[in-house]
Amino acid sequence: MAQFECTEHMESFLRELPKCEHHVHLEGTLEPSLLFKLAKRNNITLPESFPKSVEECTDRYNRFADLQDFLDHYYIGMSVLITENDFYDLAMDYFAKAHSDGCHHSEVFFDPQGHVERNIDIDTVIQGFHRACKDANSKYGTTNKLIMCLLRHLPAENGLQTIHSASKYYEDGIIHGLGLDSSEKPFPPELFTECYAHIKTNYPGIGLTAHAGEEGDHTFVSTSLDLLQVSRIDHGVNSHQNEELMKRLATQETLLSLCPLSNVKLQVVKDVAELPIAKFFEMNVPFSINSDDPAYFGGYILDNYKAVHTRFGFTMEQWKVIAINGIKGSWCDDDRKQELFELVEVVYKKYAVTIDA
Ligand code: ES4
Ligand code: ZN
Repeated sequence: MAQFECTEHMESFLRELPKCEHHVHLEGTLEPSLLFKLAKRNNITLPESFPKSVEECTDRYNRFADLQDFLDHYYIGMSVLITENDFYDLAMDYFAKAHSDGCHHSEVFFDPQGHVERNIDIDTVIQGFHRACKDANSKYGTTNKLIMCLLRHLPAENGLQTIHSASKYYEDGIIHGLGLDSSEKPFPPELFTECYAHIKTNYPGIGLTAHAGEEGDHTFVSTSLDLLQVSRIDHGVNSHQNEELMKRLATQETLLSLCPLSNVKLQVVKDVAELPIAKFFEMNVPFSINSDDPAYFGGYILDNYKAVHTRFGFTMEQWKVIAINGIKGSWCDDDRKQELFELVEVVYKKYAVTIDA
């Protein structure tokens, strides 16, 4: 269903265009090769039902029935992560790939409850990921922020406890945001009002976001805005179902962190072309393009950009607007934003001029 060509020139432009990623789960960057390596190193026996090789993973990962089917694999996958070095290695592999894709700023999710319930200390998880954020910054010059997600299939009480056990990391600026993920439809946003209120009251500078409108309808998006008071929505594809909501997102400049290849792999749509991306663009609803769980969905950030390009054929000028909206909606400071805006201009001039010449 690719209607537009992604020329070599366009591909280089998209790679060099300074991109920000706002929606990637570090546990979702666990490539099958690393998964099996860590299972061996840590003496973990995977369940009988789990694919037995890299090839079997690739095949099974291509046939997820829905979000829950994927999550069942995702939680088994993360069971191989045991030591601080495992978390560090996982994140460093992602940061290396993001850097080679031209991603300059990453805000990355992690799911502490998925580790704590396996008796891994929350400090092991956060310290491994934080060390990787710092090292990636020194090695690649990228900026990286951690967003702690609560698992919505667990009770809000457990979420609140998790927030308490991560409090020192919020105070020290090691964790920059709060998110909400896992099975959406049975666990609506209002269940987590108290968790979000706790963060907003105690750490007012912390960014708030939530997965909404991936499998849930547009009311999940509105409720996340109204009750959780989030300033960003992860996925949010189903916002297009409601005109009022679309206008609200545009007026409030609420960023939707879209994940096109994820939506195809989890059967939200049959093809990227069906996503309401042109409508978001026309109605000035800001969005970014992200990889979600790249090791499971077969594509990192640049693959997602290219998939969108081949379906929507955006001009370089339109891509520039998308890149700028991603920077605006980021949770980095104004100096860093300024730096990124200027870089976008440099790359745009370099490529747009080549076309005219
Ligand atoms: C997720 Cl795609 C998606 N949706 C909800 N929760 C998630 N956790 C990891 N990937
Ligand atoms: Zn996600």
